Amino acid sequence: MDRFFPDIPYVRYEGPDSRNPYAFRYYNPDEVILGKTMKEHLRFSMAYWHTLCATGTDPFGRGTAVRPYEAEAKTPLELAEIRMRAGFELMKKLQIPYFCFHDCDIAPEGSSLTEFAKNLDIMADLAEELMAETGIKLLWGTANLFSHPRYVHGAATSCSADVFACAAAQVKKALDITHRLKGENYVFWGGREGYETLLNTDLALELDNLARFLTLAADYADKIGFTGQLLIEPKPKEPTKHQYDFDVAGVLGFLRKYGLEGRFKLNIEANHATLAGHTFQHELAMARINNLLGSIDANQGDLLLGWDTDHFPTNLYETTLCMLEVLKQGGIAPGGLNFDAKVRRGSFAPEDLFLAHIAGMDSFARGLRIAARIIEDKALDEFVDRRYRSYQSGIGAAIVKGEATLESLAAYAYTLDEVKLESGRQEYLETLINLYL
Ligand code: XUL
Ligand code: CO
Repeated sequence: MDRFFPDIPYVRYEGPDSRNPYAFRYYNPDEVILGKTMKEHLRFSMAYWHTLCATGTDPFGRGTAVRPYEAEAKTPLELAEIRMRAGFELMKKLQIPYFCFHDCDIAPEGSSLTEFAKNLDIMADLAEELMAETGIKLLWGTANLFSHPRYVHGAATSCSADVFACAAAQVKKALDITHRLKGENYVFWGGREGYETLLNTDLALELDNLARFLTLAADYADKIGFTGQLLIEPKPKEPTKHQYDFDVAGVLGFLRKYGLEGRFKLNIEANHATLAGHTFQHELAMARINNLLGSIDANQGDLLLGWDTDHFPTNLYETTLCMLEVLKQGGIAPGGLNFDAKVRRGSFAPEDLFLAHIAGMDSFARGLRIAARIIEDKALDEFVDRRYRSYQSGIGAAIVKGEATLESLAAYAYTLDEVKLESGRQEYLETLINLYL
């Protein structure tokens, strides 16, 4: 497998002292940490769209990406085939065990839904072949319900019932292919499910329709025997001003209202969390405590920019806090860490795709190592347990057990001469984390 990236070697673990740019310094796939290999903990995945399809365009300029192998292609199907083969070479060389795709990433859309479906079958055949050859697996599939012009007013929340039906056809096909390729999850990111102005929007109908759509999709997944996890990916803005799946709390309320809790979990993306005004850790923790943490889109935003920049993750503080949440949950499987991240427009060379993934993988591997030490030392847990010890006995235990009434609490409060409080020690705890970094 040296056809598309002939100058790039197979990337191996060489340890922290290595200065070889094509080596892992922290990601050692078979090393065991807290009872599991790093490969099992991290479940890395390549995002097909950013890595194989993106060209580096932005609103001010054309694509910059240099992908010499694409020149061989004479038709859209040939281009799709070359990209897929290149993708498997890249994943193999980087030891990435999973990938994720949108329907239109892997196959040309052609001029009709019928042609698109045919192309998807052709490309699924090739994917199946390459997966068998390499052992690389599908983390999740999804349908792109936002790029085609018919989705200008949304897909499941479009004002047009015909568009709702086209979106359903796309999801049906994407679910069929994900099932065929033994995908371990299926993702619904809202795309254009949201609105720009209430002056032209029937908010109640759009939300009911979104729930109807998700119910139909979940029913179909059951019908075909797809046992993978169904995931909703919250995002607060972009492309629409008001996205319906704003954040974990918003999606949780939606799932509860429409009786969908238990059928869907969440795919939490770092950059979406910060756009919602939360930290990545907050969104992970909110999902975890509500039994909704299903998978992760591993990237990072730019604090100075207010949109979804999808940088490769290199911030160790963030990867550490993320892995703390993953470890607290007992792992992320059947989800994984999908690099929904793109190289910067200036990083246009083919080798940048490798260097960027190495940066992301090593940053999460190091985050895992640090988080494991924090957990082993019980460095934070003991502090937090102690901080809430007033709920373990006396009046606190009565509150937690539901034995207290407003009257019993008032009677108790009147007996208190003074309330004793302790410092939250935030700066001390931040220093403690720094000691592990
Ligand atoms: C968009 C985004 C998507 C989803 C899949 O911001 O994150 O790529 O992950 O549709
Ligand atoms: Co994403």
